[in-house]
Amino acid sequence: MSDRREFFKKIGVLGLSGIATKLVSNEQLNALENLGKQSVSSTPFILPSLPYAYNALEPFIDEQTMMIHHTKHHQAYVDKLNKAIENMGGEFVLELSFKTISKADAAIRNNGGGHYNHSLFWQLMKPNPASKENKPSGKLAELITRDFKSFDDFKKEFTEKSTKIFGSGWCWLIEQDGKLKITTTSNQDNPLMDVAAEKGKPVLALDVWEHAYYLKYQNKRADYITNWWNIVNWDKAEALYHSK
Ligand code: MN3
Repeated sequence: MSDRREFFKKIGVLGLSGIATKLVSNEQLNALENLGKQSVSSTPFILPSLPYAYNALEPFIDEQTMMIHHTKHHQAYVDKLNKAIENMGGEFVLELSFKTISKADAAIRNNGGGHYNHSLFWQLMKPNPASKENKPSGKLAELITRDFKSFDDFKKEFTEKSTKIFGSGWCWLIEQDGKLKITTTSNQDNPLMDVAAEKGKPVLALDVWEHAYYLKYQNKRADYITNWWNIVNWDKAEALYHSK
């Protein structure tokens, strides 16, 4: 097996470790499995399709924002990640893991985080055209009440923390040592990274970069967040909570 092939295999298996490996499509997993058989110019990461149409999150997130966010922004993270990987040598493979991301190139940190975070974000939303009340149920609802007193208290804290992020970043619900916590990260960092102030398993993620809301909401980030609660995919959040 060539070093190059081994390198790409390791990126696929270890690179964006943990949940990321479960997020990729079968097609992408096959692509990763088959990398060794492809030419060395093949790159491992591809843009995952959205689990709904671009207009499906209306009226809360508009079609144009979703289309640009997915096909331009997320695509750019994928392209730049592949480029950064291509520009590196195989000896840096271990440093591609989020657990040691502080040692990696800024291009790997920003674009690897960008690809991972957006892959998660798309799945954590679902259409709610009739604007039905949208709440967690089951175990996650129980734990939110245990750790934040009530769902409303949880929402309030999450909304406040995401509104206050200075500049671009993400707000997260994470599981940390059996407890749920709300934390924020700058740029495309995430709580799986060694650089994160609070580390844990992502359960819920909200993108508060301006590109996520500016066309519809302009500078009104708080309105975007208020509306986003309508389209949170709580089943997916629950599944993430129970995932290894
Ligand atoms: Mn984004």
